[in-house]
Amino acid sequence: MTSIQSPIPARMKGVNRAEICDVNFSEFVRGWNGVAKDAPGNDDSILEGSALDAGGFRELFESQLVSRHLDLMARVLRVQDKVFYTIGSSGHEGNAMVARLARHTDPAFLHYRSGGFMAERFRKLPGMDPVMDSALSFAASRDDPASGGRHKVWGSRPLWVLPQTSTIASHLPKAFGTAVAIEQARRIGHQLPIPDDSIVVCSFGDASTNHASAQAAFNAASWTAYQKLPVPVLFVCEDNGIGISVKTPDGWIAQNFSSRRALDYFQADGLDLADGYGRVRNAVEHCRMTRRPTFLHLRTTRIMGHAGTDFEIEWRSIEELCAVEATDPLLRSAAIALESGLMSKDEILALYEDTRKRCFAAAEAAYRRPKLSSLAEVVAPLAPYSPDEVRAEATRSDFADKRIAVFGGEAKLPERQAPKHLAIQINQALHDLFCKYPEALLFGEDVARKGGVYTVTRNLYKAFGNRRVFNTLLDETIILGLAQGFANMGMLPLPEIQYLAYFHNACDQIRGEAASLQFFSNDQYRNPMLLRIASLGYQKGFGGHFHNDNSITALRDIPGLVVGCPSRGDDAATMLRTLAALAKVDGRVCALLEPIALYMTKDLYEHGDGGWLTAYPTPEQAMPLGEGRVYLPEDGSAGDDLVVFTFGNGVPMSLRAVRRIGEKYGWKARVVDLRWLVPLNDAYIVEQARTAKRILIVDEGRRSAGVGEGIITAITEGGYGARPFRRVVGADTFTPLAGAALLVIPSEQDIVDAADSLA
Ligand SMILES: Cc1ncc(C[n+]2csc(CCOP(=O)(O)OP(=O)(O)O)c2C)c(N)n1
Ligand SMILES: [Mg+2]
Repeated sequence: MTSIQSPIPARMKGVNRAEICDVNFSEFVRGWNGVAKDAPGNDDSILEGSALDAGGFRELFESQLVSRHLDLMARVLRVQDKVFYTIGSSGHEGNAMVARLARHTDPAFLHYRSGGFMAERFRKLPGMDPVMDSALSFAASRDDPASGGRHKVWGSRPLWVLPQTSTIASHLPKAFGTAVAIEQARRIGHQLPIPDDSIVVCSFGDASTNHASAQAAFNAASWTAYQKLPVPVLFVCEDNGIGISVKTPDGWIAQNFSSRRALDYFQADGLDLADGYGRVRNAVEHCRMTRRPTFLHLRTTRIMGHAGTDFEIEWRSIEELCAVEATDPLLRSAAIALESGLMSKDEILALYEDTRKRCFAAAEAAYRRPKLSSLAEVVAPLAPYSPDEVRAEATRSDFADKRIAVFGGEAKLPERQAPKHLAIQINQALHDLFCKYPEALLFGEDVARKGGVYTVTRNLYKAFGNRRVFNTLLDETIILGLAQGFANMGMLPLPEIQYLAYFHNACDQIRGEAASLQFFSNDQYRNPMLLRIASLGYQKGFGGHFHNDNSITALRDIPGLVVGCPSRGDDAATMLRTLAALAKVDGRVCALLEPIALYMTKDLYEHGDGGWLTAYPTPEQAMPLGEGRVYLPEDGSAGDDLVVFTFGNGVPMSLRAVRRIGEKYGWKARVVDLRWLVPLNDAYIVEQARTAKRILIVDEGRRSAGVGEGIITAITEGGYGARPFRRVVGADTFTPLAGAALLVIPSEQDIVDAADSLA
């Protein structure tokens, strides 16, 4: 590209670089003294050798200007409290080329510097206004079509731009997942909501490529392509050479990405539309045609600082700043317009000022539009719940023939068999879900042929094939990214995480990403899923922290998440049906914590009593969200002398303990299995506490911020905090190996001892 000398007069070497970049543009145009060619026709190449025609250039240039003036407007109106976000796109406007060359139905997961991309994508559908839509988002108006005023995000339902959080690189795993999903749909006969040959566009900055989540996605895409499986994802690295204030080493991106054999590398100058366009087109077409993961290294620059609050003049030399500002892609676009003879100086300046007016007018209008004004409004899209529809869906059983075939005949249906333990019933319930939902997919580590570490998924692979039940690579971030991808494409993902500790390893994909999508898209996008996690302690002979992790806290405060924890097989089956229905009906992100130590448990009181085996519930049965199970005393009395609140492993343990407590003190006790841990059903807890003379809380999780704290809070806020109570809870520690593991979690004796202290 031709280098452009920065025309900054000495008087302008002040603090406000936005003003300087603004003035630079006009002065550059006025001062241009090149030779103009004869104006090209609309379909003629904009400059000799360029793949871009004049009509295309004009639109791209306009999109760049819209993006720039939205940035300039934000800087001005931010200080008047009319706009609430100033991270801009200045220097990155060339990403409009990617938008022009992709389709509006190619799902896009975008970098926050995507003003140019968005302005250009808006052209793809008639009657849409990028300026007003963006202004509403800048102003955090309730009418913002992207997020309903919840964030300044780039997002659009009709344009297939899924809004992203500002957590660097966190969107790459789900972009990869969505690309896999586009291909998987055909293999399982699922109708995609977009054309079959769609690609996924995923953009990010140069510094972001170093993030573990980004590396996970590049690796997973390469791992997949290496096996000759399609992954039509276009990774667009917008390389401005810096991340806030940290420079990316010269040449690092090219060196790191240009020679990976299963990731196809393209380079393009995003500062120069005439030069960059053909190369961007090559990358987009390559990705679409070959269905291979493609890495487009797009040269950009960053002018006006990282955000409005970043006064670069305080930490960079003026010479360096001027040099960066001289690479402003809008100067280059203006030069192209002049050189090609397409626009005169006056036309460019008029377009520049008109666009400024348009952006300011839209911003002022957006400022007067309503804001979110109540908590109820803010959280409305967070956790939609339609109990009647969920119940109807959970108990829908119109797949009788399929299940008879899958289970091998009517006589072999699981409800006709003798009572079984937890692992088998989860397995049978999964078979039923797979019959019910042809779009259901189950994946994770070792889940296919092996059937999981605990055989919970055994034979699913045989029954439903490797397209619906498959092993992933060993990366929980990617497992959860895949889940989001399948969900984005309308499938029902059932990802499995092998152990709870390894959920913590990848938690942000649920905490920051999946669970936030309905909120930040104002419920326009949903990524329903049913996540299964082998969890909790008490395993015999298989010890150590990482296989016995009992921290539930990390799941408890994820807004919108639903978490169930069954203690027995029939509950697991009916809970799975409700979770799947919550996903299908309300788009919810759901998790089932499966207590590993109960998977194979058959007995309750004595060896061989079979007291923890249960009959398989027929498909018309489902467990309502929030409903617990009460175990009354054997004489059928209300059990008010002592009420034990618990879940998971605590249930059979408490049942054994209350027997001993009854023998000792004559107390009639009832045990309440809460079953649903998130959200806790406060009203239900209070109702159980109301008649209790004494209360015990048996919580196998950790003391701090665990479920037990939630139960106590519910009881106290419900007005029964004065009832004598004790909490039996895990210690705030990691779990040691061997027998010592049992020292850190509640035991039957601990429960009896706690009752002693209540006596
Ligand atoms: C996980 C995470 N860590 C840190 C940040 C704070 N942060 C925001 S942008 C940024 C730099 C990103 O640089 P780059 O990827 O090059 O994008 P650019 O802003 O230059 O376009 C950082 C550190 C973040 N948003 N997310
Ligand atoms: Mg950067």
